[in-house]
Amino acid sequence: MAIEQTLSIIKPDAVKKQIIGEIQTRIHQAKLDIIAIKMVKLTKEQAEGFYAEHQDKPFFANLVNFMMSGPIVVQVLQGENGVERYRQLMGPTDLSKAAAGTLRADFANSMRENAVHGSDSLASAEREIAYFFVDSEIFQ
Ligand code: IDP
Repeated sequence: MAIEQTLSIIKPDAVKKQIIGEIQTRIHQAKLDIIAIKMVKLTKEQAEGFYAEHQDKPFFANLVNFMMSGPIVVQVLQGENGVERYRQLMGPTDLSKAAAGTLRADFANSMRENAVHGSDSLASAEREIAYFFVDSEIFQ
């Protein structure tokens, strides 16, 4: 299987709960390496740009406000079949459908405040990684 990189975000709700370390432990246990990391507080423009594909959705304004409500941790993960395996570790968007042991089942507050983000395809991963990191900040 191919070694892939994916973008992971620990969202403001999870950073406020001080569970960055717990989430990273789960990532390591899933055999995904953290190869780039930074803590940032998004501006409105950055949050809108990151979620541009959702700009016509009814939840867009609240999503943007949530994503800029506090610092987030953005990280690049790397591992075999990394995009899909990190999505599995996160669980689905709707936490009521998430299996126990997934990050969202264990840590999400709601459909919006769902603790983590992960790229949904290789193409998204490439775009999202470049949104936050330059090559020299990524350590393979
Ligand atoms: P994903 O994060 O599981 O890939 P997306 O559909 O890309 O899900 O949605 C992006 C983010 O927007 C979600 O993680 C969640 O924070 C928020 N979101 C998605 N759908 C809803 C909704 O129906 N109500 C409120 N927030 C939502």
